[in-house]
Parts: sequence; structure tokens; C-alpha cells
Amino acid sequence: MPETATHVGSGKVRELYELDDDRLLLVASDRISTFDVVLPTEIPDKGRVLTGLSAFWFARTREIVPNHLLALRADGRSTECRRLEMLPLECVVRGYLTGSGWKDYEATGAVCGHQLAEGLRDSDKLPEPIFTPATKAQEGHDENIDRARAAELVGQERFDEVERVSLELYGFASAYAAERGILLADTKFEFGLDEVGRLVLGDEAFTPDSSRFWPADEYEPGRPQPSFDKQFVRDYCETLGWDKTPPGPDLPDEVVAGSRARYVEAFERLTGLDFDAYLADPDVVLG
Ligand code: PZK
Repeated sequence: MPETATHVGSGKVRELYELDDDRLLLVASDRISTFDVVLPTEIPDKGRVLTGLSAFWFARTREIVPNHLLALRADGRSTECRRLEMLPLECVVRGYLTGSGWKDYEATGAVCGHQLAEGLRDSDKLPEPIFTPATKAQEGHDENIDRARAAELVGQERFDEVERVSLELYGFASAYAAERGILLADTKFEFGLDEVGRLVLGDEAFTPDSSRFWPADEYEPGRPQPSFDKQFVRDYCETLGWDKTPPGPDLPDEVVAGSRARYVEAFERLTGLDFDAYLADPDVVLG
């Protein structure tokens, strides 16, 4: 990290620095959160897996929408990004009904104003993907909102644009991932505007921290699905009787190793690249 970079923000597992007036540095750590708690034990290379996957997808979706990626750093975990004016909207697309979408459906029969058929089960595939925006919470969980509220926040025209682009991005990546044995249950985007008001995809894209990845060969609707990457860690935590409030438990070496292997497997299956090739030269993901 350059000495001149000023820290401007923290996510749960990422840090954001200012490089100059036009550029930010986004650094993905190896921290992992489960049940919304960041654990004291890191998963080696997790930040590199997420950074590499995000860059892979940015490179392959730039014809759908431009993105903020300017360069990958040699450390494999840092990306130089265009500085944008971020929209105050979490742009979520769901192809399957789970998480907060499932909760809302159970309570009301609808998700963000999308009225759904009766009798759907947890993790059912939706007849077509739906755009389910949320507001960014400073802390705690994002709040699902309907399209009218979302259009108030960003304007009707911009709402129509982010909905169309989000559905197009999800359609592209979910078809690609499904061919490689991974179901992309849902995903979250954050968009911004460049200096002339053009829509630009920011943040991270199609990483296991911004999406739910499910192993296709274990898919069985009617129950919550095992997470491709985090199930190892969740299952271990469940054996402890931990109450899921901070501090989280330390992870034993075998859980760390199993978890790292799942992240690397997701990277290799989705990109078709050796993870070691990425470590040697991160630009391999850019194609
Ligand atoms: C931006 N965040 C959230 C993410 C953090 C915080 N390209 C951009 N331009 C302007 N602002 C942002 C981005 C991006 N991406 C993103 N906050 C501001 C965030 C990761 C780590 F600490």
C-alpha cells in the first residue's frame, strides 16, 4: 500500500483508500464474517480470491456496463478504481428465493413489490430473476424497498437503467456460473456515476461476499442451501454452541484449510484459471 494513500472507509472485510482526486484503492483483507460477525481468524488468500473474481467479471461485463476497475496491483488483493458518485441504492437481483427475500415472501407473499406465486419454498428458483433494491444501512441489515421508493431515491430514469443493467449482468453471470456447476442464487451491485453522469458499476461484482454461491449438485429446494464458500465455517461454528454475538470463535487449522480450499475451488471453477497463475500475475483474470 502506498505511503501517500489516505484511509477513507472500512467495510467489514475491506478497506478503502484515496490515491488522488480521481482514484481510490480498494483492498480486500483475508477476514471472514459469519452470522454477521467478523471472526478473529483469517482465511489465507480469501481477499485475493475475491479480488481476482471481481476483476474477472468486470473484464467480461464491460460491454454490458462500464465499471470502476482501473488496475489490479501485483499483491492480488488491491484494485485501483475510478472515483464515482455512488448511488444510494443496493441493487440486488434474485434468481432464487432465499435470505431476506424468502423472509419477506413468507410474511407478505411479495418481495420488494414483486407479487409471487403461492406455495414457493425456501431456495426455489424464481420463474424469472427479479430486481429487489435495498437501502444501504450504516449498520445492521440493508432494508428491502419497493420500486416506487427506489425510484424516489435515484429518479425514475436512473431506476429503470439500474434495473435493466442489473438484470442483464445477473443473466450473463448466472448462465456462465451454472455451466460450471455453481448456482448464483442472488447478487448485489453498487453503481455510481462518472463525471458526466454515466452509469458505472463499482464495488465488487459476483464475489462470494456479494452473492450467494450454491453448489449445483447439492441443490435441493425446500431448505436453506449450503453455501459454496462459508458452509465449512458455519458448520464448525454451529458445533460450538456460540450465541453468534461478538467476539466470534477462533477457527482451528483444518477449518481454515477447508475454507481456503473452497474459496480457491470457486475461483478455479468460475474462471477456468489456476489460482497459482493468478498469484504469479493477477492480470491473467483480465483475459
Ligand atoms: C465507495 N464504498 C463502500 C466498499 C469500504 C467501503 N468507485 C467508488 N467511488 C467512490 N466511492 C466508492 C467507490 C467504490 N467501490 C464504495 N464507499 C465508497 C466500500 C469497500 C470498502 F471501506
